[in-house]
Amino acid sequence: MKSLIIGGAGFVGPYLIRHLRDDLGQDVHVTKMAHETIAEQATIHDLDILKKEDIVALLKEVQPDRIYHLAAQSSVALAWKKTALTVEINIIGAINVMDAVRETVPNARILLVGSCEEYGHIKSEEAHITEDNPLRPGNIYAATKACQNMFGSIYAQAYDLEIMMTRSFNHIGPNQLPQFVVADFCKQVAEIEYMAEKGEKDLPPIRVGNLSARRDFLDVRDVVRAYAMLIEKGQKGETYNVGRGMAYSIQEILDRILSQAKVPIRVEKDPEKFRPVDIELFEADASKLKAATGWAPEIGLDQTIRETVDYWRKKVRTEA
Ligand code: A2R
Repeated sequence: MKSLIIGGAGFVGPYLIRHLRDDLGQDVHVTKMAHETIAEQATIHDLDILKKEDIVALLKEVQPDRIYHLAAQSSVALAWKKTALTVEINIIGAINVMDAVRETVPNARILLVGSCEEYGHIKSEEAHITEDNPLRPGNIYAATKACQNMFGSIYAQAYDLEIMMTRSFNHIGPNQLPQFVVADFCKQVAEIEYMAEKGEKDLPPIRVGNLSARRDFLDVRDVVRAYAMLIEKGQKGETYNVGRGMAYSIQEILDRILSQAKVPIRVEKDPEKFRPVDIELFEADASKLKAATGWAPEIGLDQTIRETVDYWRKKVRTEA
């Protein structure tokens, strides 16, 4: 089985490479942008998805059976500032991938990775969100992913392509950028611990944003297992929530992280960390994914938090 991961140099890519290669024994090809690096063992190609002819050439050369489309401008904050670029990468880029597949490897199975952000403004009676919930995107990134999803479903029907789509809820783990809340808190804890170890008396507080927001957090390793199962067993043109099915408040996440800290840490609210449009609750109904694939999460929240804090402890030391 030959798999191609498009956009594999980000957070999720290396986990997906390892799962496909080591757990499933697949021949893994992966693309990255020219300026990026990938430390994993795999066949690595440079690709910009805005250049459709380059995608065509790559697919002709690689002839993949499975294609995971991860490439995106995935920052909600940057999408407000670089709206046209985000639309280009997340919508035109995905269309380029699907058109290139149509022309070259029409029998390949494709997974388009989307986001729970597509659901946007959730009403209280919609708390446990199913895939047929109305989409009310609340930011630019969300709107582009909702659009990708619509094009994916149209292409699957109109051109008889084996396209499956996800709406992935928050995924966490070591190596995530500190723009995301769990990585941010774990990094701050590691930095404060390190200052205490160095003998600093006046330790800073951990700075936090909105603690009441509730999110469905899943370990990135559970996420990539779901992707690999969905690409095999998902139904063409269908969308699947990928989430734990249980939301935790950011306050609870913070408490769990602080309970692992080696020194007492004060908490301080930071207005800079409050997002302009914040949605209170995101919780996946993952029953469609579970019914289609038999997938279930295997890694508990505390394990992910422990490993993420440990990752930052090492990183803070190496970079000091
Ligand atoms: O923006 P960069 O330089 O970090 O590169 C990102 C890459 N990418 C592209 N690849 C090919 N052609 C482009 N025009 C292009 N623009 C950006 O896609 C990055 O290496 C990768 C996406 O990785 P992350 O942003 O780290 O996303 P993550 O967390 O791995 O999530 C994977 C998927 C994305 O579609 C998210 O929107 C979704 O899951 O949640």
